[in-house]
Amino acid sequence: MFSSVPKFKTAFLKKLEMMFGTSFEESTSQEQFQTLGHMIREYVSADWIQTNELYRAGAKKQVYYLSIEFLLGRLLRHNLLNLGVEEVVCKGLRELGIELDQLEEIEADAGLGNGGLGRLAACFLDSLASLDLPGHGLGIRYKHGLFEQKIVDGYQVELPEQWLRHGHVWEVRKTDDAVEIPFWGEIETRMENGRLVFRHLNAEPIMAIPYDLPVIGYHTQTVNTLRLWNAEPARFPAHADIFKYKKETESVSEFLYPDDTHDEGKILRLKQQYFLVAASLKAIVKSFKKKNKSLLAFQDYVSIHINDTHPAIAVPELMRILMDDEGLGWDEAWRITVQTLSYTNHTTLAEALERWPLRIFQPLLPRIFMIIEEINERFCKEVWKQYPGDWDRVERMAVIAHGEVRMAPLAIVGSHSINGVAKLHTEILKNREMNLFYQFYPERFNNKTNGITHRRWLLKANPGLSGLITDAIGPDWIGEPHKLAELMRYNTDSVFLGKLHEIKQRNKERLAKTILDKTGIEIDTESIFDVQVKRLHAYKRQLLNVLHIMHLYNELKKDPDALLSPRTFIFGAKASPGYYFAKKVIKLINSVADKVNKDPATKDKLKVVFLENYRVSLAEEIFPAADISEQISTASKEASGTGNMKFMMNGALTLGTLDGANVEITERVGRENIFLFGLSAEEVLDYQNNGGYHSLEYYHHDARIREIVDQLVNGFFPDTDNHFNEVYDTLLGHNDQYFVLKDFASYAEAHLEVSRKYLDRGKWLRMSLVNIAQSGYFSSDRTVREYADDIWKVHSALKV
Ligand code: T68
Repeated sequence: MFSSVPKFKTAFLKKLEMMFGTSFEESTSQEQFQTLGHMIREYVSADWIQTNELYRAGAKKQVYYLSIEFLLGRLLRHNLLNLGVEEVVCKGLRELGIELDQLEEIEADAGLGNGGLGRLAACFLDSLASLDLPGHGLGIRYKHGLFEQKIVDGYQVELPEQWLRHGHVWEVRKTDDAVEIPFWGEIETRMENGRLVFRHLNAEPIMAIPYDLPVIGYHTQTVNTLRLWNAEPARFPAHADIFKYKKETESVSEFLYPDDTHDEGKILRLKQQYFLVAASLKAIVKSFKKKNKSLLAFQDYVSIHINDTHPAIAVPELMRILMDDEGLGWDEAWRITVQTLSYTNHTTLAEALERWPLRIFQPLLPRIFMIIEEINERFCKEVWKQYPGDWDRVERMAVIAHGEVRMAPLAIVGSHSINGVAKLHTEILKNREMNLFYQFYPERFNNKTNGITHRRWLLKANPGLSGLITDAIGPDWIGEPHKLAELMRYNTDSVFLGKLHEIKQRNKERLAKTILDKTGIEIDTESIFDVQVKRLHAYKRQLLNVLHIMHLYNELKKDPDALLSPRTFIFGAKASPGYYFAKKVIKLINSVADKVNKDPATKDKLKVVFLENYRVSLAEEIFPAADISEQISTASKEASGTGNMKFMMNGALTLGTLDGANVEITERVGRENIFLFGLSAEEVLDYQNNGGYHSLEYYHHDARIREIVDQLVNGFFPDTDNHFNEVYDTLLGHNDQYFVLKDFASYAEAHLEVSRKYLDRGKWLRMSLVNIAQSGYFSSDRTVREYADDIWKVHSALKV
């Protein structure tokens, strides 16, 4: 049906009529979108079945990626591209009077994630399938993804997100694969035939129904599976309030927790975690047992990855299955569990370390809790054996301590591999945050620097640039992204650089139009597009950015020629609904935008835009249009960052600290092709441990800082009567935990350097080219290959 334009058109019209009982002329865009989606799903079904058969028959090892989040975004264009039928579809639709670009907009983003962690999972799925690796995702089918953000009077307002309103065209409900997950109840322990048997009595079951999505590899026959679990009532209890029961059950997959990096400690969250893990492990074991009777060689055929600690209950759950369901002894079960599981850490922030109070954990998951107690006891004994008398060490490493279950120790103790997500992050884990565990299990720790799928973030998001690249070096870079380095030879080619400039301008014009449509703000496409898009967090320091904008504004008011190049500052950021400070910063950005954009004295030189509801589909429009990528976290706090890689791949220059993967970006492009500033991670950690930083001194000694900090509270923003007191207090009253004032001067200097460099267009374009050429390393294909080779030990199913 996609082999030629006429065939596609015929099939499309027929399908549309069949599905909706309506003529093409009468059909809505939604119906047209659904039609195309169904056609694609049908088209891949043969490959999907074949891939599954191949995996079943091949008896090769498979990897299962357990993640509480998959931030997929839209799939239509991506699927068309990976299938290689984009052109036929685009032409066919056009002949019918439909623009693919517009049809694409119909699709709701699948926003089942908060940010980097969830998007990384989505990028990995694309790389696994594109590399023909047998790897699947397992997650939760939240009815409502991350909230929709509206900005009202400069404040964030959250609305429930409704991605399933028209159904999800890519999913297949698999009722026959449903499983029951028990919560609450008691455990009865009995001796049977000389063996301890555990029975879970009076449990309240929840049914987990899988919805499978095809994960289509790029120009290959491989179609892997992303399985998302939906929570539904198992069976209605006879005498209970059935409405209440139904509501309670369904609440398990109702909402994505809108909290990144903060531990929320809610019972529902723990339910979600066990729901995901128990359902997934049941499905994995069931599929394994179709071919194998005994689970003794499980670890040779199955690898299970724990994405952050959210699925760390996989450790005791796998133990439970191996012992209670399969009858293995502790030691055997433990060996298999550790060899099967691996774990990625995504943060060193203390507030993100998951801990569950025993009073919540024990009644909800009684058998799992018993197993964790045993794991803890055995582990503590081992530590004690190696460090006799070192109570302090045992206490700091324990899985259960101070009335809490600690998920990071659980994940570490139960996995054969623990990795950080960038070189610097892994070093910090090894030498600081997880040092005791590193001393105990040095061989388990390793680094896997993050990556992004260049297919979505370059090929799809920036067709202009990817076309130029292919014209220059041929199409091999798509399969082997490291070949982008061949672009280096165009470094002095002014014709090529001219084209690069034109493409950036076109992307900027497109974004400018979107901004005008959405906000009414007109921006100058000749200005530098300076962009910071990411979750709003104190450590990411959007505050530093906006304070610096206030400074630029002050300068411009004093001297209209103060800015060498006009600037447009673009922000996109959601704040967790309960994160008071983050919401204040959003208000501050909007207040500054209001003031700056309206002032006739500055409005031609300085513009500030806050784009509401930042999400994957909007990101795809922003990255290709950026000149400057703001990666300004307090050094040591951002584990890796992946937005930094998306900007770089699209030719934006990084203005950043030596934090996360910025360090490796610097190694690849060289210091002359990046704008660095601020404290090093070492310096930050040193100040944190030994003191010595006093933000008030910077306030008193730097007149620029004094001016902007005072403006937060002195009526400078007329509409907000001292609305920024708390921001002022974090900077001066609480000694500026994230070193905003400390790094200010160095940041302002780096910005000056940006302005100077931008004046020399040739030089700027050469820097941009180096960034694109060196970005191949940050393809998630490289990352996933490293996971596959070093951790999971999985190989392409196509190769014998
Ligand atoms: C991010 N973490 C890191 N967490 O901050 C970022 N947390 O540096 C890194 O690049 C990225 O992971 C990928 O490794 C997160 O995104 C969360 O979103 C999160 C969600 C729920 C609970 C805790």
